[in-house]
Amino acid sequence: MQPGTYQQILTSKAAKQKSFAVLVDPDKIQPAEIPALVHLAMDARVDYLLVGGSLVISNHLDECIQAIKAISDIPVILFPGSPSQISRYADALLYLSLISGRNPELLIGQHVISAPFVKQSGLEIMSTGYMVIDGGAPTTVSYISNASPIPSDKNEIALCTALAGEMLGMKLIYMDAGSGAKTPIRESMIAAVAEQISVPLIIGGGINTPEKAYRNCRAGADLIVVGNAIEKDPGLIREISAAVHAVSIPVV
Ligand code: 1GP
Repeated sequence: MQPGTYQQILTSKAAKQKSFAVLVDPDKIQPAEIPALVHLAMDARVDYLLVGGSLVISNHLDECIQAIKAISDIPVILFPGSPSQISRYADALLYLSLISGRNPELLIGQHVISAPFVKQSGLEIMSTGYMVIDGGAPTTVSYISNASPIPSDKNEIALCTALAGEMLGMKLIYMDAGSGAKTPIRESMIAAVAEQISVPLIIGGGINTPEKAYRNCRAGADLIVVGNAIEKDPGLIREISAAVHAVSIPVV
Protein backbone atom coordinates (compact mmCIF):
# COMPACT_ATOMS: atom_id res chain seq x y z
CA MET A 1 0.00 0.00 0.00
CA GLN A 2 1.24 3.51 -0.86
CA PRO A 3 1.98 5.65 2.20
CA GLY A 4 -0.41 8.55 2.60
CA THR A 5 0.54 11.99 1.38
CA TYR A 6 1.07 13.35 4.88
CA GLN A 7 3.32 10.43 5.75
CA GLN A 8 5.30 11.17 2.60
CA ILE A 9 5.74 14.80 3.68
CA LEU A 10 6.81 13.71 7.17
CA THR A 11 9.25 11.14 5.82
CA SER A 12 10.92 13.75 3.61
CA LYS A 13 11.20 16.16 6.51
CA ALA A 14 12.71 13.48 8.74
CA ALA A 15 15.27 12.76 6.02
CA LYS A 16 15.98 16.51 5.70
CA GLN A 17 14.80 16.40 2.10
CA LYS A 18 13.08 19.49 0.78
CA SER A 19 10.03 19.16 -1.43
CA PHE A 20 8.62 21.13 -4.33
CA ALA A 21 4.98 21.62 -5.27
CA VAL A 22 3.64 23.27 -8.39
CA LEU A 23 0.35 25.13 -7.92
CA VAL A 24 -2.16 24.51 -10.68
CA ASP A 25 -5.00 27.03 -10.72
CA PRO A 26 -7.95 25.64 -12.74
CA ASP A 27 -8.92 29.20 -13.65
CA LYS A 28 -5.62 29.71 -15.41
CA ILE A 29 -5.24 26.46 -17.31
CA GLN A 30 -7.43 24.44 -19.65
CA PRO A 31 -7.67 20.67 -19.13
CA ALA A 32 -6.15 20.21 -22.59
CA GLU A 33 -3.02 22.03 -21.42
CA ILE A 34 -2.56 19.79 -18.39
CA PRO A 35 -0.59 16.94 -20.01
CA ALA A 36 2.25 19.20 -21.18
CA LEU A 37 2.56 20.73 -17.71
CA VAL A 38 2.42 17.37 -15.97
CA HIS A 39 5.10 15.90 -18.25
CA LEU A 40 7.35 18.84 -17.36
CA ALA A 41 6.60 18.23 -13.68
CA MET A 42 7.40 14.52 -13.95
CA ASP A 43 10.66 15.20 -15.80
CA ALA A 44 11.65 17.72 -13.14
CA ARG A 45 10.81 15.35 -10.25
CA VAL A 46 8.18 17.65 -8.78
CA ASP A 47 6.96 16.13 -5.51
CA TYR A 48 3.36 17.37 -5.38
CA LEU A 49 0.79 19.16 -7.47
CA LEU A 50 -1.37 21.58 -5.52
CA VAL A 51 -4.67 22.28 -7.24
CA GLY A 52 -6.86 25.22 -6.34
CA GLY A 53 -7.21 28.94 -6.41
CA SER A 54 -8.81 31.77 -4.52
CA LEU A 55 -12.01 31.70 -6.50
CA VAL A 56 -12.05 28.90 -9.11
CA ILE A 57 -14.70 30.38 -11.36
CA SER A 58 -14.19 27.74 -14.00
CA ASN A 59 -16.04 24.46 -13.55
CA HIS A 60 -13.34 22.06 -14.65
CA LEU A 61 -11.68 21.22 -11.32
CA ASP A 62 -12.55 17.51 -11.58
CA GLU A 63 -11.53 17.44 -15.21
CA CYS A 64 -8.14 19.02 -14.47
CA ILE A 65 -7.39 16.51 -11.72
CA GLN A 66 -8.51 13.56 -13.82
CA ALA A 67 -6.23 14.78 -16.60
CA ILE A 68 -3.31 14.80 -14.14
CA LYS A 69 -4.17 11.40 -12.71
CA ALA A 70 -4.46 9.85 -16.17
CA ILE A 71 -0.75 10.27 -16.78
CA SER A 72 1.00 10.73 -13.46
CA ASP A 73 1.42 9.37 -9.94
CA ILE A 74 2.45 12.72 -8.49
CA PRO A 75 0.19 13.20 -5.46
CA VAL A 76 -2.50 15.81 -6.06
CA ILE A 77 -3.26 17.97 -3.04
CA LEU A 78 -6.27 20.26 -3.04
CA PHE A 79 -5.59 23.83 -1.96
CA PRO A 80 -9.13 25.16 -1.83
CA GLY A 81 -10.19 28.79 -1.71
CA SER A 82 -13.61 27.70 -0.52
CA PRO A 83 -15.45 24.50 0.52
CA SER A 84 -16.92 24.23 -2.98
CA GLN A 85 -13.48 23.37 -4.35
CA ILE A 86 -13.45 19.73 -3.33
CA SER A 87 -12.77 16.95 -5.79
CA ARG A 88 -12.79 13.29 -4.87
CA TYR A 89 -10.27 12.64 -7.65
CA ALA A 90 -7.46 14.27 -5.66
CA ASP A 91 -5.34 12.42 -3.10
CA ALA A 92 -5.38 14.79 -0.18
CA LEU A 93 -6.81 18.06 1.04
CA LEU A 94 -5.14 20.98 2.78
CA TYR A 95 -7.90 21.54 5.34
CA LEU A 96 -7.14 25.19 5.86
CA SER A 97 -7.92 27.31 8.87
CA LEU A 98 -6.90 30.93 8.37
CA ILE A 99 -5.13 31.30 11.70
CA SER A 100 -3.50 34.62 10.80
CA GLY A 101 -6.95 36.21 10.48
CA ARG A 102 -9.76 36.80 12.92
CA ASN A 103 -12.66 35.91 10.69
CA PRO A 104 -14.55 33.09 12.44
CA GLU A 105 -15.97 31.87 9.14
CA LEU A 106 -12.49 30.98 7.88
CA LEU A 107 -11.24 29.75 11.24
CA ILE A 108 -14.06 27.24 11.80
CA GLY A 109 -17.42 28.36 10.34
CA GLN A 110 -17.10 27.05 6.79
CA HIS A 111 -15.54 23.86 8.13
CA VAL A 112 -18.64 23.10 10.19
CA ILE A 113 -20.90 23.57 7.18
CA SER A 114 -18.78 21.45 4.86
CA ALA A 115 -17.58 18.77 7.32
CA PRO A 116 -19.95 15.92 6.26
CA PHE A 117 -19.27 16.59 2.59
CA VAL A 118 -15.50 16.68 3.17
CA LYS A 119 -15.62 13.40 5.11
CA GLN A 120 -17.64 11.70 2.38
CA SER A 121 -15.07 12.75 -0.23
CA GLY A 122 -12.72 10.06 1.08
CA LEU A 123 -9.79 12.45 0.70
CA GLU A 124 -6.86 12.34 3.08
CA ILE A 125 -7.44 15.36 5.30
CA MET A 126 -4.40 17.37 6.39
CA SER A 127 -5.34 20.08 8.87
CA THR A 128 -3.32 23.14 7.98
CA GLY A 129 -2.73 26.37 9.85
CA TYR A 130 -2.85 28.87 6.99
CA MET A 131 -1.03 32.14 7.58
CA VAL A 132 -1.16 35.02 5.14
CA ILE A 133 1.90 37.25 5.35
CA ASP A 134 1.95 40.73 3.80
CA GLY A 135 3.53 40.37 0.37
CA GLY A 136 3.36 44.02 -0.65
CA ALA A 137 0.05 43.79 -2.50
CA PRO A 138 -3.53 43.09 -1.39
CA THR A 139 -4.37 39.41 -1.86
CA THR A 140 -7.67 37.89 -2.89
CA VAL A 141 -7.76 35.89 0.33
CA SER A 142 -7.28 39.00 2.48
CA TYR A 143 -10.00 40.85 0.57
CA ILE A 144 -12.50 38.00 0.70
CA SER A 145 -11.78 37.10 4.31
CA ASN A 146 -11.67 40.73 5.41
CA ALA A 147 -8.61 39.74 7.44
CA SER A 148 -5.31 41.60 7.57
CA PRO A 149 -2.16 39.69 6.74
CA ILE A 150 0.66 39.44 9.27
CA PRO A 151 3.08 42.35 8.66
CA SER A 152 6.14 41.09 6.79
CA ASP A 153 8.58 42.20 9.49
CA LYS A 154 6.70 40.87 12.52
CA ASN A 155 8.52 37.59 12.95
CA GLU A 156 7.32 37.21 16.51
CA ILE A 157 3.65 37.37 15.48
CA ALA A 158 4.31 34.76 12.80
CA LEU A 159 6.09 32.41 15.15
CA CYS A 160 3.49 32.72 17.93
CA THR A 161 0.71 32.11 15.38
CA ALA A 162 2.45 29.06 13.93
CA LEU A 163 3.18 27.70 17.38
CA ALA A 164 -0.45 28.13 18.43
CA GLY A 165 -1.54 26.33 15.25
CA GLU A 166 0.76 23.43 15.98
CA MET A 167 -0.35 23.19 19.61
CA LEU A 168 -3.97 23.20 18.45
CA GLY A 169 -3.12 20.05 16.52
CA MET A 170 -2.58 21.31 12.99
CA LYS A 171 -0.47 18.93 10.96
CA LEU A 172 1.03 21.53 8.64
CA ILE A 173 1.75 25.24 8.72
CA TYR A 174 1.47 27.11 5.41
CA MET A 175 2.84 30.65 5.27
CA ASP A 176 1.72 32.39 2.09
CA ALA A 177 2.61 35.87 0.84
CA GLY A 178 -0.22 35.49 -1.70
CA SER A 179 -0.20 34.53 -5.31
CA GLY A 180 2.09 36.80 -7.30
CA ALA A 181 3.28 38.60 -4.15
CA LYS A 182 5.64 41.49 -4.86
CA THR A 183 7.77 40.51 -1.90
CA PRO A 184 7.98 36.87 -0.85
CA ILE A 185 8.23 35.98 2.82
CA ARG A 186 11.50 37.07 4.39
CA GLU A 187 13.99 34.35 5.19
CA SER A 188 14.33 35.65 8.74
CA MET A 189 10.62 35.02 9.30
CA ILE A 190 10.84 31.53 7.80
CA ALA A 191 13.80 30.76 10.05
CA ALA A 192 12.08 32.14 13.15
CA VAL A 193 9.02 29.95 12.56
CA ALA A 194 10.94 26.86 11.46
CA GLU A 195 12.99 26.95 14.67
CA GLN A 196 9.87 26.87 16.82
CA ILE A 197 7.63 24.30 15.17
CA SER A 198 8.12 20.64 14.48
CA VAL A 199 5.37 20.08 11.89
CA PRO A 200 6.29 20.58 8.22
CA LEU A 201 6.41 24.20 7.03
CA ILE A 202 5.04 25.13 3.59
CA ILE A 203 6.15 28.42 2.02
CA GLY A 204 4.62 30.11 -1.04
CA GLY A 205 3.76 33.39 -2.68
CA GLY A 206 5.94 35.36 -5.06
CA ILE A 207 8.76 32.80 -5.35
CA ASN A 208 9.94 33.31 -8.91
CA THR A 209 13.58 32.23 -9.07
CA PRO A 210 15.48 29.06 -8.17
CA GLU A 211 17.67 31.16 -5.86
CA LYS A 212 14.70 32.32 -3.78
CA ALA A 213 13.40 28.78 -3.52
CA TYR A 214 16.85 27.56 -2.47
CA ARG A 215 17.27 30.28 0.17
CA ASN A 216 13.81 29.64 1.58
CA CYS A 217 14.64 25.97 1.98
CA ARG A 218 17.92 26.82 3.65
CA ALA A 219 15.99 29.10 6.01
CA GLY A 220 13.76 26.20 7.08
CA ALA A 221 10.96 25.68 4.55
CA ASP A 222 10.11 22.01 4.04
CA LEU A 223 7.88 22.44 1.01
CA ILE A 224 8.03 25.23 -1.56
CA VAL A 225 4.95 26.14 -3.61
CA VAL A 226 5.24 28.02 -6.90
CA GLY A 227 2.33 28.98 -9.16
CA ASN A 228 2.54 32.31 -10.99
CA ALA A 229 6.16 32.17 -12.06
CA ILE A 230 5.63 28.76 -13.68
CA GLU A 231 2.47 29.92 -15.44
CA LYS A 232 4.63 32.64 -17.01
CA ASP A 233 7.63 30.44 -17.72
CA PRO A 234 7.02 26.67 -17.47
CA GLY A 235 10.73 26.08 -18.03
CA LEU A 236 11.30 27.28 -14.47
CA ILE A 237 9.85 24.01 -13.16
CA ARG A 238 13.07 22.18 -13.83
CA GLU A 239 15.34 24.90 -12.39
CA ILE A 240 13.32 25.48 -9.23
CA SER A 241 12.89 21.76 -8.62
CA ALA A 242 16.65 21.24 -8.96
CA ALA A 243 17.33 24.13 -6.56
CA VAL A 244 14.90 22.81 -3.94
CA HIS A 245 16.21 19.26 -4.15
CA ALA A 246 19.82 20.44 -4.03
CA VAL A 247 19.22 21.61 -0.47
CA SER A 248 18.53 18.01 0.47
CA ILE A 249 22.02 16.95 -0.44
CA PRO A 250 24.01 16.80 2.81
CA VAL A 251 27.13 18.95 2.77
CA VAL A 252 30.12 16.69 3.56
C1 1GP B 1 -0.26 31.21 -3.59
O1 1GP B 1 1.53 30.21 -2.40
C2 1GP B 1 0.86 30.22 -3.60
O2 1GP B 1 -1.23 30.89 -2.69
C3 1GP B 1 1.77 30.40 -4.78
O3 1GP B 1 2.07 31.75 -5.02
O4 1GP B 1 1.51 32.00 -7.43
O5 1GP B 1 3.03 33.64 -6.29
O6 1GP B 1 3.80 31.33 -6.78
P1 1GP B 1 2.65 32.20 -6.46
